[in-house]
This record gives sequence, C-alpha cells and structure tokens, in this order.
Amino acid sequence: MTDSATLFAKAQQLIPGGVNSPVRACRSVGCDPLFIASANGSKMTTVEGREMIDYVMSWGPMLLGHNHPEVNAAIHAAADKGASFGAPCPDEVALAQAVVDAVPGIDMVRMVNSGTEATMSAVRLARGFTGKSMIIKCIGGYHGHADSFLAAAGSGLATFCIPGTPGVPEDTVRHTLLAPYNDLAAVKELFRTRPDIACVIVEPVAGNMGLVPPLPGFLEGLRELTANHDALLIFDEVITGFRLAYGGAQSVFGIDPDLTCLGKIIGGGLPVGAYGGKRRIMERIAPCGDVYQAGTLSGNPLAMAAGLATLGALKKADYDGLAARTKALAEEMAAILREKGAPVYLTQVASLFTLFFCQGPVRDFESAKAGDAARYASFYNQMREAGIILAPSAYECAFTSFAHSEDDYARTLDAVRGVKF
Ligand code: KE4
Repeated sequence: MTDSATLFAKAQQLIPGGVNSPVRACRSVGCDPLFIASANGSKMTTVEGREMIDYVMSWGPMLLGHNHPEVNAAIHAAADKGASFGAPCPDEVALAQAVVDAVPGIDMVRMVNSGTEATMSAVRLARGFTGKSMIIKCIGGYHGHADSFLAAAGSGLATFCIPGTPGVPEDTVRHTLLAPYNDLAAVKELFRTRPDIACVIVEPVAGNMGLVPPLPGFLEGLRELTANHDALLIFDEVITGFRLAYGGAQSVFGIDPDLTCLGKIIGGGLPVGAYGGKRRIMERIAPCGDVYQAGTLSGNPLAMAAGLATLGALKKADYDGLAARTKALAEEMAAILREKGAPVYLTQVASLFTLFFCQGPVRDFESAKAGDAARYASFYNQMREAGIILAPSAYECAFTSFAHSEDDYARTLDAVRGVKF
C-alpha cells in the first residue's frame, strides 16, 4: 500500500470516512485526500513521493514550519526519558510559565489535550463560576465538537437552538444562544432578554467561516456587555493564539478576556490544548476548586517539550515580517484571480488569509456563504494539481509559516496564474 488511493480505500473500511477528522476527507472540494509520508519546513511529501507546498500547516500548529529542528530535538530528548508519567513534570511548570508570561489575560492555566477540551472546560468553568447556564456563541463560530457548541439556529425568531447534529440532545443546546458574528446589537438583545447568561465564547478573529476579522467595536462591545451583566468573556484563541502575535489576538486588540482557550501552536504539532485566565476564576478548577476537569495525558512531557521549544522559537520570530509577506502573497493571488474574471473578496490577518469567491463584504457566516463553493473546489483542485495544498474547504483559512520562502510564494503565484475557470 504505497499510493493514496489504495490507502484511502483501505482506510474507509477501517475508519469512518477514511479519516480521523472529517475535513481531511476533502468531500467539500470533490476529491480524495492525499496521504502524507513526511513533512519538512513549508513542504509535505505524499506517499507517492510528491513534494508539495503546504498552506494548511496541520490547521495552524506548524507556524514555525514542519519538522522544526529545535522542536524535533526537544521531542526526541523528551521521548528518551519516557512518554508519560501520570504525575507532574518540570516542563508542565515551564510551559505554564511561558503561556502566563506571553498572554496578557492569563494568570493561571490548565493544560488539556485539544482545543475542544479547552473550550468545553472553559464553558463549564464559566457556568460553575457564575452559577448561570446559558452561553452565547456566534453563528459559524467553531469551538470544537463539544455538545454545547453543536447548535444550529432555531426556526423563525426562536432564540433557542436546535441540535446541529444527531446525538446532541435538545436539552443540551437549549442552553446555547446564537448571534451572528460582528452583530453586537444581537448580542445586546440576548443580554436584555436573558438574565442567566454565563459567558460569551468568541473567536477574536473568526477562522472557521473562512477568515472574518472583527469589525471595529465588536470585541470591545462584547467585553462591555459581559462585564455589565456578570458574564464571562471567553476568547477562543485556538487559531489566533501565538499566531496573530506572541501574545495572541488579545494583545493585538487590547481586550482583556476573563478566560482564553489555546491549542494548535502551543503543542508544536503534538496534542495540546489549554484554558487559562484570571486567578480568581481559574482557582475554581479542581482540585483547588469545585469545578471538575481532568485528563490522563494532560501535561504530557513530550507535548510540553514540543510546546516549550515552539514558544521559545516564536518569542524571537518576526511576526510583522511574516504578516507583510502573507499580505503581499494573498493580495497578488486575489489580483490574478480577479484578472481571470473571478469575483474575489480577500480577508487577511497576520499569517492567515481566505479568498472568498464573491464580491463581499464578508462580515459573518451568512455573507461567507455567498462564496462560490464550486469555484473554490475547482481552484483547490487545480492548485493541488500544481503542487500547492490549500484548505479542502471554502470555510477555512490558509496558513503561512516562518518556513515559507520567497521561492514558495513565487511558485504559488505561478500556480494561480495557471488556474482556469
Ligand atoms: P481541536 O479539538 O480540533 O484541537 O480544536 C477545536 C477548535 C477550537 N477552536 C477553534 C477556533 C478551532 O479552529 C478549532 C479546530 N479547528 C479546526 C479547523 N478550523 C480543526 C481541523 C479539524 O477539525 O480537523
């Protein structure tokens, strides 16, 4: 079994959809996934031996690039000492210190094993701390697959949600309220009508409806509303944390959330999530507090070592330089596509960008859905044919990294020039 098609056929017999996370199946772009044998820097090499330029970067973790030597060395060194202790280890303290030093809103932090665990735990903590049950999330915001988040808008004017997937009880999502991203008035109305809101959880820059930046005043308004209604503001920085800046989106926008969720980058490619925030809130978490949360592999020594090496390298990195290169690449890609007659609305923040195939503006999930999904699928497949890996969904971001080179960007633009609609 050395080719993707054979591996995928076998995988589909053993794993639902042949993948361990749905988006990897490439269904929304109408092709089968490529199986990857190895990755290094900005490139991934398929099992067929084809080297491709990667703009998914494991959906965000690989901001330094794949197989970074310092991260790799740290993982190897940690592995030589044993994979898991089930007891505290020094690197848990060191990584906690690095996160607390970096992220303004975090006084205390708990490590978990995924972004989902981080957001799920942060919401439980908000409910425990405030004694209230309702949560507000944005339509099109993705915070992982915990039941509370898998809620769809109810019919008509109902503010109550309905399950977004089978398997989630109606009772569970009745505690979830939805508002469009960037619609402060809608959030204000929910607070006006509901006294029992524990928190608002929001991606400070939305990255799961495509990339949608916050409008001026949106995040500030959420901060004011939550403070005025004894609710917590939870920033889901699983994508933006350590990516928009070393201090995350909150350090860029100057907003002080009560809780912050992290993931992806802080594990350097190994499974790590984290939630942290104000000490008076975090001290409600067991065992010093009464809100329960636990995890067998939380604080895993290999993952801590990978995260520490990653943050150590990022602390010295030129974020502004990467943002400028990403902006130049994304703007040139959009310009080439527009010359081909495609309507393109580009969003770009730091090392993230999305090309929406519509006139725009794209301000929320509703307007993101105006993007031409068929044209994106065609674009994705033609770029993949040309050796460029983009996100296999129109509702994701493209991720650059500190490993992407001028030659990578030049080859990417050549591939865009070759696209035919
Ligand atoms: P994980 O449980 O997948 O580690 O993190 C969930 C999560 C939470 N919050 C935000 C803002 C996220 O973007 C995510 C996960 N991101 C997706 C891609 N946008 C992961 C890719 C996948 O599901 O395979």
